[in-house]
Amino acid sequence: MLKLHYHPLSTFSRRVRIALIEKGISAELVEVDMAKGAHRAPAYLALNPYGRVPTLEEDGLVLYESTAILEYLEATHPAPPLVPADPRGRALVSMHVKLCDIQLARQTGTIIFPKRFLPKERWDEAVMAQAKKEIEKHLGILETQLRGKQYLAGDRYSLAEVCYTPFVEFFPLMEITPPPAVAAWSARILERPSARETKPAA
Ligand SMILES: N[C@@H](CCC(=O)N[C@@H](CS)C(=O)NCC(=O)O)C(=O)O
Repeated sequence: MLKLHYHPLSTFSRRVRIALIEKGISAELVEVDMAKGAHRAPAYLALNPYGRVPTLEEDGLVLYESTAILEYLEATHPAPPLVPADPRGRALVSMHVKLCDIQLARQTGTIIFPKRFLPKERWDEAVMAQAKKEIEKHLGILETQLRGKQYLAGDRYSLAEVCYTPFVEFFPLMEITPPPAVAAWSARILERPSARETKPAA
């Protein structure tokens, strides 16, 4: 049985929880009490030496890095597919997954971590403003790619959307107004039952 170590407020954990739901995979969900530092306790570090969530376990296999976990789930549970069968579609999904991490996830973390978890006097507003600029530039590029399309790669919901969902959730908190095609796409992916079911409380 798959075991997922996660936290309900974790964006990267949410990607995996969404994929589990989309694919109808049952897994034991183990909440890591990060508020109490359980992710830095020796028992957890023995599993994931980086002390981060998510971590997936199955029959002696231990995987961290959400995108690697998503690839594993796709390979072991191919139906319903979250990656197209053709090489071009696969490459496009892979490109968008990577760009999500490089151009959006990191910058989003820079803004939402302080906003969610730190008092205002500890915010580095200059760094947060720079991150917001970078996000807006990326969304301008996404806009050109999404115009006239429902999804990023091909005509189907894919791992690209799974990866983006936890981050587009925070446009309002980041005070970002996405351009129209990105806004419509964000609303579309946030409406899915898998997104609703995993929506963080804060
Ligand atoms: N690149 C990793 C990022 C995982 C990550 O940063 N998780 C956050 C929670 S969303 C975490 O565990 N942070 C705790 C820490 O860095 O101490 C992935 O894709 O899984």
